Amino acid sequence: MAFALGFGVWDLGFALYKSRMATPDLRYPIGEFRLSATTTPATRSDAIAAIAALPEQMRAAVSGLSESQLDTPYRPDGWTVRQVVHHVPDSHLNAYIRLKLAITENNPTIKPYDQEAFAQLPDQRLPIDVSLSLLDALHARWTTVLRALTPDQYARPLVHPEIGQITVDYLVHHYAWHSRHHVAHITRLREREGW
Ligand code: NI
Repeated sequence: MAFALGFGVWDLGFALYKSRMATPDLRYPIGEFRLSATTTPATRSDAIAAIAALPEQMRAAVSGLSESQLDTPYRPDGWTVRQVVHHVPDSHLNAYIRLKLAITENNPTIKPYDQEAFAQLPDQRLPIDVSLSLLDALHARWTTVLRALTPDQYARPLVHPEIGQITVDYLVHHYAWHSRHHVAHITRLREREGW
């Protein structure tokens, strides 16, 4: 009986897994962010490499898109490609300042922002080259600080009012995920549309 029940639960889990595979969640093309229980020098250097690669990867992801393609939502009811490109430096400017606060202050509380409201501001309709250039400059400075972090600095605490107590390690791994996440919104749209 216990065996039959166990098998039934496994079967249901597999059915859910299959249905999720059949209808991928377009919001999370690489899955949602989870900080691994064990972060290591290898996961940190992989994360910093992902952040360093983002400006070039974003440029490649949007290469050759027309104005009307840039103004296409990456999913129904989602941001347009242009809004995604402008959102990433909005987010990463905050990330850069959060990192600097965490390594220069004692357990600072950082400031969340309303990303949906930011995405409606007039600068979100600028040509994407403006944000691609901003990413080049920002990531050059950000990765300079990231690459010099010491093991002690990865453990430095900060408070995100919506998440709670986190560390620099969380920031580094989160923004690596965030870089890949938004590039995938655009590359998956291009795959689906055959662009
Ligand atoms: Ni984002």
